[in-house]
Amino acid sequence: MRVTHDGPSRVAEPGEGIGLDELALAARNHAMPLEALRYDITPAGLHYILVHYDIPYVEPDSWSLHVDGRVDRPLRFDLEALRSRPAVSLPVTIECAGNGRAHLDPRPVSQPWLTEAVGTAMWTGTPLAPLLREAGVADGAVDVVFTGLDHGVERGVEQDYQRALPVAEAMRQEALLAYEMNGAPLPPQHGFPVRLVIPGWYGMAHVKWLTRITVLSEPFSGFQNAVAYRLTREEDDPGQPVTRIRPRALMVPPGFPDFMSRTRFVTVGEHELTGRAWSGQAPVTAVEVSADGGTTWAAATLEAPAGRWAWARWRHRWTARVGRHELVVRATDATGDVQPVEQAWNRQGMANTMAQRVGVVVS
Ligand SMILES: Nc1nc2c(c(=O)[nH]1)N[C@H]1C(S)=C(S)[C@@H](COP(=O)(O)O)O[C@H]1N2
Ligand SMILES: [Mo]
Repeated sequence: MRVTHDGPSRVAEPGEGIGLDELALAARNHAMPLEALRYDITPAGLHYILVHYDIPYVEPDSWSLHVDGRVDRPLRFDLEALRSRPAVSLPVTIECAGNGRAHLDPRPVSQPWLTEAVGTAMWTGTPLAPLLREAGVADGAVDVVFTGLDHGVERGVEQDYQRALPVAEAMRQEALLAYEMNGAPLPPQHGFPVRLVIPGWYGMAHVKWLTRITVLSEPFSGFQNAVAYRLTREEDDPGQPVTRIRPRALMVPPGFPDFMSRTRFVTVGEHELTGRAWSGQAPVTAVEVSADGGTTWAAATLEAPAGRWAWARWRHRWTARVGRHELVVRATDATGDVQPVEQAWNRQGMANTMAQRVGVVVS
């Protein structure tokens, strides 16, 4: 077996192109085509996908969910039992924390996302908090660990996919154990039969193929919390954890594309530019559009989202004049966080919200 890299994450050499290892990941894990920003709820097949290892094959009859660790009463549910509990449906926008990574220079070597690793689904499931209360979370509990059925090795560390949340996040009323996506059972690639949905957080926290929930009285030190999903600049810097989704706006590229360059061709005159904006930190307060590469900006109109955790539609009228233009869009949320036009680099390419640019030829 050739282990490509144990130890720290790798950053591409200057001028180094995307490798076959990155292509292999990109071919398995697809983004949401930007034209799908038109849908309030992303059709399941257009929603982005990110799977670290293999999609597990799960027989629903033999699946069960265990709740254990620092609880008064460990619990076990089969799918029937989980589905017979009170159900809630929530529209939730989920974005991969690595979205935008392939635009960074130097490029962090990993899943090479451009800017489309996002989707908004209607998730149906049972709230997590009442189930944790039934189990009785012990005093002094700190973290809740969610374990998936998928298993692999990452930077030399063999592991089940596991992510932890602080107890207060796990107890939020919007945290769901979801068994339906857009009104149908979860597709295999999105976590069949049950996944966690924790609105507002980047994708890595929404553990798929969930089989175990473990309450800990000390901070979880597993790979996906302690090593991956950190904001770091240096190899040996533990950095800060990646948590909530920072604001981002994306545009449906106008006109029609060139097959290879994806440059857009647009006719001269009035056009409506449209897209979506979201933030898991606080509501989006502004979307701005630039038609000159980010020199001047105009405010777009924002519509109300389908729910607090779903993206909001924005619209902007643009008068296209003959020539080449670069359209840029950026969002701001109520914390004052605004998307940068230049890159804010970190070595894993996490939570990088550099604004989208769309090259347009008007004729
Ligand atoms: N068990 C498990 N859960 C997982 C993952 C995984 O590899 N295994 N990937 C995570 C990451 S990094 C993201 S971005 C989201 C993607 O969810 P989606 O494929 O349903 O869009 O799932 C998260 N949950
Ligand atoms: Mo992700």
